[in-house]
Amino acid sequence: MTTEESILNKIQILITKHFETPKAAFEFFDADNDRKLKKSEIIKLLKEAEINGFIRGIVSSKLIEGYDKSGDELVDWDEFKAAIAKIKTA
Ligand SMILES: [Ca+2]
Repeated sequence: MTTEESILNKIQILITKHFETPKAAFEFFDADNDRKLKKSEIIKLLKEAEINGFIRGIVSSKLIEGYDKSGDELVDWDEFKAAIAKIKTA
């Protein structure tokens, strides 16, 4: 498994263990309710997914880089769904 795969895998475990749906997880981590995950909200998610503290910053940047298609440096629901879809096919 690549690092990216193992990180996505941990996120999936977090979602299936603690949330009924990926949407519920998305809404939980969207602390300010703007329907987008900003970097600090993604870092919180990574923390809950037990991603090592030393790499959380870089991982959140990579996730935003990889999944933010609209270029606003925020991950919206459609972009989050795309990330989840990638986990399922991995
Ligand atoms: Ca937000």
